[in-house]
Order: sequence, then structure tokens, then C-alpha cells
Amino acid sequence: MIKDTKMSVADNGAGDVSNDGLLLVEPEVKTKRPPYFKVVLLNDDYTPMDFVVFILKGIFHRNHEDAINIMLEVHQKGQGVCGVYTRDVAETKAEETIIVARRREYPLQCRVEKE
Ligand code: TYC
Repeated sequence: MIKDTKMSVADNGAGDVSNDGLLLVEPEVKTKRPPYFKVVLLNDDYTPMDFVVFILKGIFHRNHEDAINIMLEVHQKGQGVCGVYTRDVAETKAEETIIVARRREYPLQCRVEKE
């Protein structure tokens, strides 16, 4: 951005003014982080625990310990976060979870929630 400026008495061109009265102003660069979305797994009474762990490892790339802890949190509290992603990735992982669960006829449910 280029702004036209008037020289003041003090700013009389003797010092750092070497631009004919034109002040170069850096444009403000605004970076915005993309919105993030949580994939939230819901508890039910029928989906086996080891299948939930299998999903958390296979789709959400959780290690064994984290997968067990997330599964137990869902089992005990009713829901838990599998991971946080950009919108498309979160929706794809949620859809994959449902497809794999239904193939085995488990009623597992998950939601995508904006952070
Ligand atoms: N409550 C299930 C059981 O007792 C286990 C389970 C955990 C199911 C997490 C779903 O998202 C879930 N077999």
C-alpha cells in the first residue's frame, strides 16, 4: 500500500526520507487458522470394546494405550473425542467409522462437532 504523505518541519527530507514524500506501508498479512472439527464417538450397549479399539487404531491412528483409554472414556462417560481435524477429514473418518461398524452390524455412532 502506498500512502501520500506531507513532510513536517521536523521531517524535512534531510534524514531517512528518500522517497519523494511517499511512505511505503507493508500490507497487513492476516493469516487465519482453518476451523477444526472433533470426531466424537458415542457409547452404546452392543458394540464390542475390542471393535471400538480396532476403529480407534485403524481409522484414527491412535496407539494401543490411547485407543483403550478413549474407548473406556466413551464406555464410562457416554462419549469421547477420537481426534480433531479439518472439516473434510473429520467427516470422512466419521463416515468410515459408520461404514465399517455397519458391515459388522454394530450400532456404533459418531458425530462431527465444530471446536
Ligand atoms: N459399551 C460398549 C460395551 O460395553 C463398549 C463401547 C465403547 C461401545 C465405546 C461404543 O463408542 C463405544 N460393549
